[in-house]
Amino acid sequence: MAQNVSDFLIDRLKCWGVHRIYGYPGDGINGIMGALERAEDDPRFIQVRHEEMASFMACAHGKFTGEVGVCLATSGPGAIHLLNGLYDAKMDHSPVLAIVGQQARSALGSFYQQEVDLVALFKDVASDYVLQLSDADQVRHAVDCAMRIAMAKKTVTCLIFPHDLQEEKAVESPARVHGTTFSGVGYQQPRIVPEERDLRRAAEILNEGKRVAMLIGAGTLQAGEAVIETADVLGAGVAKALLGKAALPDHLPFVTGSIGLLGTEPTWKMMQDCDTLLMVGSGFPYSEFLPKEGRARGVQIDIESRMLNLRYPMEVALHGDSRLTLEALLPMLRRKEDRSWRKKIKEWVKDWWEILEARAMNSANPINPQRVFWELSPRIPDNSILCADSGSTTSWWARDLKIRPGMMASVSGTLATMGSACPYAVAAKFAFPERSVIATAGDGAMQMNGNNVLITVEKYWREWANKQLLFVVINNRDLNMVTWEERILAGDPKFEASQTLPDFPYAEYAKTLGLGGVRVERPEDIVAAIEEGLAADRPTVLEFMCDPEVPPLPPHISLEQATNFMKSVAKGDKDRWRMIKQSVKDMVENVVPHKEHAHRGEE
Ligand SMILES: Cc1ncc(C[n+]2csc(CCOP(=O)(O)OP(=O)(O)O)c2C)c(N)n1
Ligand SMILES: [Mg+2]
Repeated sequence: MAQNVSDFLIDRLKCWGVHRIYGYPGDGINGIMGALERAEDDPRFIQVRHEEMASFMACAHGKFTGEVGVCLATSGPGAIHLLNGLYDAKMDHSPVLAIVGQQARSALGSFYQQEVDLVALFKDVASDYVLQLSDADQVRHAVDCAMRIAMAKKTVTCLIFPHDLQEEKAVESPARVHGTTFSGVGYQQPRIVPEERDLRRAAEILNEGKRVAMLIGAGTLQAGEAVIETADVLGAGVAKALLGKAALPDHLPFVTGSIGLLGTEPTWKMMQDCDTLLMVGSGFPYSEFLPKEGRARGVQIDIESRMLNLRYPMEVALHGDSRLTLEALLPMLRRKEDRSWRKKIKEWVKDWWEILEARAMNSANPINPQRVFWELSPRIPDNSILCADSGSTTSWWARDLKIRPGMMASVSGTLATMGSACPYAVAAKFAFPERSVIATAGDGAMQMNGNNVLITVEKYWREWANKQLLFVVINNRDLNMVTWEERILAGDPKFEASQTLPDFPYAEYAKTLGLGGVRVERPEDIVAAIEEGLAADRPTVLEFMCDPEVPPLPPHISLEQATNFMKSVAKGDKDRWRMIKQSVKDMVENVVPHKEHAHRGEE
């Protein structure tokens, strides 16, 4: 039976199905901590090293389970630390509730220690619902609103509890007087399907198209079958925005893979040559990778009305659930009898996989990071959950890892923040302890967050039924993605002071924590290390000493970019000669027959 406000808060969260809370203590939430202690592990409190990790974990919980992820932090500094993970959740539409403490109501407004205007601080990230409670009567409807809104809008909500309120007597049912409200628990997702007349207009455009390209995103993660059927009927190829990577497996011959700076060549060609674009459940931001305005007719499906008709002028923009809308559309579509467009796409895709293999097998100094991902891909256990970080590693993750049916995969897609892969991996393990989890991260991301997350892993790994948890670290002693952006986009040489990272023994460090660790310095040892990591009886860091001069080339390099690149070299980039050689090697793979290169690694 609930006793004080905090006990009631915890009880109410349980009514909403919350069984795990990621957080870090502080005297601003002592009342809530007391209630969690009394709740005897349901919900379970998971202790992190830094509040940002708690918000990343809550975000990943939301992404992988569809449930609301919950994080908890103290007033002032703890609350501030949550922000990055909360923005990650908001921008990728993951449902998250943040609960934070606040100074006592009696002290507010007195420039008190750790007194931060938390309503203002969270007003943007939790714009749909942020409330600083001032009365025990509010707790019931505050929790009900925060949970329902997070679920229904797939967004971030925030409750701020002054700490004197936390220990007040709970009010489970307010007095029946003017000025009180009586809320309830629960939310049921509606079916959102467009009007038939609009579906017919969309079908007409798609039926008239001769070369249809599909772009799918996170909104299609539950709509794989419907996407496959639609693409089949339309004779279309399908490109996947990063957050939609797990929506379709990569062995399908018409799946062109990723799009954008870390995209693939078949996607680029398909977007250039198509006459009709069908975009489903994707907010992919870079319009320059879509067809040129006017070159293709457009149809879009999205559940978020504000994402409609935003990146490309669509003739019909359908507001609806991806799966239901595609299913409603399918009977209106005519199967394209001319399959030549699809045949062409399949050829591009087949060629591209060969190019990727050849690029992966190119020698580098010492290890070509592409090869790490290429060798990892077929060895990833079935049903694994893949967590990527932000950096050049995201390009290899996007291009070289082949998703298989049953896998899940995510990354900080829209915020593109560094330091998310390792906390995501921990949340994946807690949510699905029977599944394997593979995090891939750069050395910068490890230094920023990953190394600390390993301490959390050491604290909890023994309780996970499946011990397979790999941290694949690409150690290139460089903030490589940005180094290449400086070179290619700005035409500047590498700025040593900002780009070069101090070395750190990631695998050794994992071992000192009691985890597994393997450091790989030669390409011929990559496979054995991956196998060792997968066979280990505990989570393992696989550290690959990689070459920072392997360019994460965009699928096409524009003349302007190539000119900038040459300028940066001319300006005296210290690594210029090796860099040029490596870029040329990768570019060559696009123009020569690949088979001759398949064994280049053994040269
Ligand atoms: C929190 C944050 N800070 C800075 C950036 C800008 N940024 C994007 S990628 C990157 C480099 C990442 O380096 P690393 O993790 O070593 O991966 P690499 O690119 O070397 O593979 C940086 C600094 C960012 N995205 N997020
Ligand atoms: Mg790096």
